[in-house]
Amino acid sequence: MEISALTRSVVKSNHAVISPDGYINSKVPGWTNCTVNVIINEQMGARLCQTFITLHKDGKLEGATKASQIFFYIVKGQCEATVNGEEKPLTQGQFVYVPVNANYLFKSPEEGTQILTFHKVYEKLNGYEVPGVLYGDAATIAGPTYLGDPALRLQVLLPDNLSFDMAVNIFTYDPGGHLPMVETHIMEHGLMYLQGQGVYMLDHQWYPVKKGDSIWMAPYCQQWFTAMGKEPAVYIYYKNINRFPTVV
Ligand code: UGY
Ligand code: MN
Repeated sequence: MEISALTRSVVKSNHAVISPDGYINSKVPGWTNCTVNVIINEQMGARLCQTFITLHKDGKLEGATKASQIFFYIVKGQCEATVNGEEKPLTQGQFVYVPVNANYLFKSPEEGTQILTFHKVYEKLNGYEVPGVLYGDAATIAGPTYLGDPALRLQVLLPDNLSFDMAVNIFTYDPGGHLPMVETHIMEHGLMYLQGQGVYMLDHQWYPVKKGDSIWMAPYCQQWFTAMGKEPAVYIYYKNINRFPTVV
């Protein structure tokens, strides 16, 4: 028997690695016949929320956004989504961005459908429209090489304009591919591994990570990753953007 006092998860003041072995489910009003894990949240000092939902048959996610926008991504399976009356079937790799002050309903899932969400309080910018509902499919989004390295590919899922204050990207690393530098930046990240494995350096500590793991990186948490193994490592990640500098 495995000793149950071991885990790869850590929670520190400026980063966390959360592996599924420590999940304890939460109830979210309006989200029924599903298991919900709140992986990243302001309780840990973050300014985003990241949840992971597994829907059972007849599962439903029903709600209305207020101050926070929500990005929903189908990790596995399929369901029907309706956002502000706009209905679409969603399957693995597809997503919908739900802006503030909108209604949403996800229903008729295949048993075991997995959905990842990123939530952020929306900061409006004077002179720019609040974004509308946006459906998309990662399979149709180009993945150009990152900073000229063919071992790294970056897909940008949301439009690159100043109406948006968050980005969601998918980063693919071939085995042996690695970030070209240790990143040190004001933007915060939440991420989840969709495939593969590797080693993440967070604030000069080293963590083995793999499919299903999530990471939170606070602003200025130093970060570097290298992919290992026989298949590419892929993670989807959140980043707050377009609302700097500060008033100082
Ligand atoms: O967009 C980013 O900051 C990205 N390169 N960071 C990361 O993957 N840790
Ligand atoms: Mn980064």
